[in-house]
Amino acid sequence: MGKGICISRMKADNSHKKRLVLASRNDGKIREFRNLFSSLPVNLVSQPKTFEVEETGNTFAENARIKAIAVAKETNSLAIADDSGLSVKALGGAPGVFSARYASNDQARIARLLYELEGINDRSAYFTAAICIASEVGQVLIEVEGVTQGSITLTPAGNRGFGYDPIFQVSSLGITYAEMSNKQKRDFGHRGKAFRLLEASLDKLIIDSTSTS
Ligand code: ITT
Repeated sequence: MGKGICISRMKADNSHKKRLVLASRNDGKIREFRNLFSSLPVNLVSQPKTFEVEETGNTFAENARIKAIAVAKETNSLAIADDSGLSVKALGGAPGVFSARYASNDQARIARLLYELEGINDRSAYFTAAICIASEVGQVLIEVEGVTQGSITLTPAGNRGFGYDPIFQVSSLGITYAEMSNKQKRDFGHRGKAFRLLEASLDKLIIDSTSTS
């Protein structure tokens, strides 16, 4: 089949799909969302690269809401945001909502966390993903939260994924996120769990919006 035909078909397909702007500038998250949405009738598009939202909330849910509303209003589109992070029991829940601000890059964040936990036996931790979908005018439509229990390893293991993946070992599987296949992270990960909670509401939202448009 000629290239031109393929591209025009892809365009036609996207025109039937609901446009959803992904309010994230984290490439790792963006890859996971593309994978999660791959079978849905949704045209997932990136937010404007230069648009920055200050995360002033005290909880994952508040920050997800702040990001989804800001990007929805900025783009006049349905928008989805994810605020996520790692809460470590021995550190009183830190880094928590400050997971992104814990250090300047993934490697430094991992190094700091391993340093803070040196000599500590109880390394239990959990990952949270709060996901929010906001309407074109910034009304909150769907909010969900997924949690995965695990522990912080002594040293990094695995080379897949992003962020804290190499040091977060999932209790039920005994391997780190960075050692998992995409499917395993989707099935056992905090983001996949949150996504499954919103799927039914999202289906309804898409059906309602296409029947009224
Ligand atoms: P956006 O707000 O633009 O989406 P961000 O990186 O600032 O990107 P958050 O505020 O939600 O995202 O911060 C979450 C932090 O936790 C960040 O450092 C991520 O890399 C990390 N993180 C989130 N989900 C993760 C996952 O599935 N695996 C490993 N690290 C993750």
